[in-house]
Formats: sequence, C-alpha cells, structure tokens
Amino acid sequence: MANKNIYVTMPTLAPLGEVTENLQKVWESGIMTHNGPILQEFERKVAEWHGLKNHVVVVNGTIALQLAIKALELKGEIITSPFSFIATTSAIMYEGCTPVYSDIDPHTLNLDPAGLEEKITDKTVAIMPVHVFGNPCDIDAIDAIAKRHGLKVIYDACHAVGVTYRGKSVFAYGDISCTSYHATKMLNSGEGGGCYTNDDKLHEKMKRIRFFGFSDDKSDIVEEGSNYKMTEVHASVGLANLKYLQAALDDRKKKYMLYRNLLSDHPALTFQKINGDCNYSYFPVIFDTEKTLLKVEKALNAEHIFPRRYFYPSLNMFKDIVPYVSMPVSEGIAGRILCLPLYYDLAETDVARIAGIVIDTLK
Ligand code: T4K
Repeated sequence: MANKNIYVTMPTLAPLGEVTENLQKVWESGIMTHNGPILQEFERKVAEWHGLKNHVVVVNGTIALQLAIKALELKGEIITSPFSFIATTSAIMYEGCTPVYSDIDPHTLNLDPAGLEEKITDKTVAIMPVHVFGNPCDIDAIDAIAKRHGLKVIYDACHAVGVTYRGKSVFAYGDISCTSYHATKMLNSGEGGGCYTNDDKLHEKMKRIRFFGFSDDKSDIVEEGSNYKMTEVHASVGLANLKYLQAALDDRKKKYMLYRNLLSDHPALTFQKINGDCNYSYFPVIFDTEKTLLKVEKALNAEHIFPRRYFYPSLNMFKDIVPYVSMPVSEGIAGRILCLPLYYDLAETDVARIAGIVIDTLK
C-alpha cells in the first residue's frame, strides 16, 4: 500500500446504510430543513453525550463562533490566540470586533494566562481562547481573569469534542463554547458546528438568531438574526456518526500513544504538553528547527504521505488583516510544528511506517 496517499486526517464515517436509514425518514417526510426532527435528535443526543442540555447546532464552527459573539452583543476588542486556524480571527472580525493577540504557552500551545492581563484595555469585551488540538486551556486561570475584569469568555472548542476538564465536558465552560462538526473533526456531519451554554436565556436567543431572528411563535422579528440552520441531510450524517464517536476517540488515543512511544526518545522532537484530558484528535510534532521540519515533510511527501503544518503561519503574521504585533512563542512554534496523519482508518502499520520515516530522516 506504499503508493496510496495518506492525508493528515480522514473522516470517521458510519456505515452508509445507517446514514440512509436516517435519510429515508427525511425523504418520507419531505422535511429538509428548518429545525427538523433529525436535527433536533442530533442536537439533543450530542449534548446528552457530553452531559449537557443546551446545544444550538449551526452550519459550521466558524458560524458557531460568530453566533456566540452576536448573541453576547459584543462590540470592541476580543483577546485571542495567534496559534489557531484563521476562522478564530475571521469570526471576530466578521462580527465587527477587533482581534487582539496574546501569546501562547510554549508547552500546552494554548493562550498563556500569564500574559493575558496586560492585553486588557478599556475596549476589551471578551476573551476567545482555543483548546488547541483538543488540549484544554487553563480554564480556571482564564475564567478567573475574565471574572476579575468583567469580560465574557467564548471558548473556541472546535477541536474539543469529547474532551473533559475537571470531570465535565469542556463545552460546559465559558459563557459560550463553540465546536465544529466539520469532516476533519472527531464527530462530523460533513459541515457543522454547535454552541453550548449553561444560560437558558442565551440558548433560546441563539436559536432565534439562527432562524432569522423570529420570535418563538414566528409572528415577529425579535433579534437581529440570520440563517445559520443545518439541513436534515447533514444532521442525518452527524447522527449516524455519533454512534461511532467513542470508538473513534479510543482509536485516536491508541494511535497517538503509539506515535509517542515510537518518537519520544528523539532529541530533535518535542510534543504538546497535555493539560489533563485530551481527545488526541491531532498528532503535532515540534521539531528543533524549521529546516528539520521541511526535510521530514519532503521525505514523507515522497512516500505519498501528507502531514499538515497546523498552524502555519502564526495568525499575527497575516499583516493585511490585523496590524502586526510580535508573538515570539507562537511564531516560533508555528515554524516548527507538523501534524502527522492520525485518523480512524489509518493502519497501525502505517503509524509505525510514518514514525520510521521521521526517525530515518533525522539521522
Ligand atoms: N476554530 C478552529 C481552531 C479550527 O481549527 C477550525 C477549523 C474552526 C474554528 C472553524 O471550524 P469550521 O468552520 O471549519 O467548522 C481544515 C478544516 O477545513 C477546518 O475545519 C479545520 N479547522 C482546519 C484545522 O482544517 P484545511 O484546509 O487545512 O483542511 P483540508 O480541507 O485540506 O482537509 C485536510 C485533509 O482532510 C485533506 O488532506 C483530506 C482530508 N479530508 C478533508 C475533507 C474536507 C477528507 O478526507 N474529507 C473531506 O471532506 O482545513
């Protein structure tokens, strides 16, 4: 199988027959969208899986972040991580707020609470930390800072399906936690996202904004809303895949540990420090230099293996969208980090082969 392309990830998919069972109901009812029965079942079952009640499913994780900002009526500066996917920053900007970067911890790769307070100004309205690669942030420290300064917290939990912190789902923290059900995530509905909150009123408000801002009886427009609804077709995929979430999590952890055992002894490599629990959704490797990374990437590509430079460059380097402010830790990590392939259908023999290529290239 040496010539089969191996990508950084692939979706975990339920048997097609289980998706078509759900689709059969859609076809029979003719209800394709508008908060249909399958969407409601998906929304409820994913929330229950995480031990939570309030869950508003939307079309993708980026829109989930935008919905959270809109629902909290934020206008001003939002402190966020420069070590993330562009969606974290673009969601802030799309909602008319200003992203302000604060540097990351070099070990956990999450926002470093130690540097956060000095970024707070009289324009700061919120903090948007990211649980990078499913590794939970220092939630206690971040929430304490937010409380002290009267700031809202929206967690970008797009990588964090299935992750717990102090015995509860990470989605239980912050004013709102947003996740992604994109094809590349632990749980996928093709495209999809969700907002979690413990505040019932905020939950109802997000549901109204998702549906054009209609009042519950649809007689009036009571919010500045839009159309963020997920279709029944996507919900059918997500609902079928949910049955395989635990198997996917167990498998990911096993292969993550296999990589760690095979690579850990090498002096040129370091790894993300896991803060308690993690879903091991990615396998990031930090090299000693960018030159080493590029050499390893080239060697893997030659074998039809396509790891990804998540996240490169550090978001503060996109100078055309946000004025540049130096983030030395994030910039340093972004230049040296590579995510190796990790997904349900990846054979353990391929994990061993990939690790072998990495080690051989470092000789
Ligand atoms: N916040 C954070 C921290 C995020 O990482 C993301 C998204 C978001 C917010 C926003 O969530 P969404 O709005 O996307 O729901 C991917 C994903 O598109 C993106 O969801 C994800 N983060 C980001 C980290 O990765 P690309 O452009 O790097 O990946 P792409 O599409 O090239 O896919 C990677 C590999 O996955 C491919 O080489 C093959 C495989 N693949 C991909 C797709 C789309 C499949 O096998 N099937 C597929 O359908 O962005």
